[in-house]
Amino acid sequence: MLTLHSKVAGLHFEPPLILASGILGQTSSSMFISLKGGFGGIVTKSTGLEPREGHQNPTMLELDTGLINAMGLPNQGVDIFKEELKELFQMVDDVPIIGSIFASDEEQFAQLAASMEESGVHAIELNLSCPHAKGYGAALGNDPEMAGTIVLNVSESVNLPVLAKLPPADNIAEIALAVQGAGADGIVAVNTLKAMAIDVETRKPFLGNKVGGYSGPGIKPVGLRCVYETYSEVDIPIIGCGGINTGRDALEYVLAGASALEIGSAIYYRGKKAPSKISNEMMEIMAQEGIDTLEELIGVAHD
Ligand code: RRO
Repeated sequence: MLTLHSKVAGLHFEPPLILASGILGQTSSSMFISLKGGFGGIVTKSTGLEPREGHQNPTMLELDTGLINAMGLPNQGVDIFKEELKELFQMVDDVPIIGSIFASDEEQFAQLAASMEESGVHAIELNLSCPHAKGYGAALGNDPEMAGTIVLNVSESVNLPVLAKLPPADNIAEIALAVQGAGADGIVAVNTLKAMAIDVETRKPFLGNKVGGYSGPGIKPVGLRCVYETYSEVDIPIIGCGGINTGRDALEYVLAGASALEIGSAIYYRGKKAPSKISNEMMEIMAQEGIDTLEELIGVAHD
């Protein structure tokens, strides 16, 4: 019988479609609503140690082939965010909730991860990949040595699976190998691509921060390349992310080597039931192809 589930870093996802960080992951009610739409897991909005306002408006723009954002890591700080998580855990107890964190060095990352662990999250996702926040995200994750140092420090400070969310770098496989060596339990590939838009009438960059992160259908080929190259090098599981809008997109990522998928912009394009729609489309294609489990397809494009 056809079933749509997957195990990643000891966590069971059914379906293996996970709300990507940054989309509806900031409050208990928005996370609860996302689960009702059919997600099998959630990654929270990235949280830091202290509250942070984020970048100036405009922070988001729709393009022909995707979205560009420069939110700038706005968040309430981990102490207040833990209250949101407490409320969420009163409403759900059977779905993996992954806490995303960002910090500027390995010590802060370790401190933050330990604080997040107290909230009851089931795993930690390290934001090593936000493309437009000076001193954070990709500024750290593009360097294999720094990425490894952060993973090592976090792994030693928590008893939870640690997932490293990587930037869509040319050398992503090298970064992935470094974080695997440092003890990462899984890789999330990829975050948004550093990009910009210019308004012709005002003759100025559109976003308040000038540069932002490009997501949505246009980045799928880049995300796929990153998963494919990473799968060739590492043994730990990979969660694919980037422009997954349909069940066919999701299966492409699985064939490239992903064991589960994170979904963000599809909520914008297909509504809050996007994960249910994508699951159904995946199962329809799998049924046509005579495939019973996702496992049969993981990495098959490499054979
Ligand atoms: O908050 C953001 O602007 C943001 C983050 Br933390 C990230 O990881 N990726 C992104 O595109 N935007």
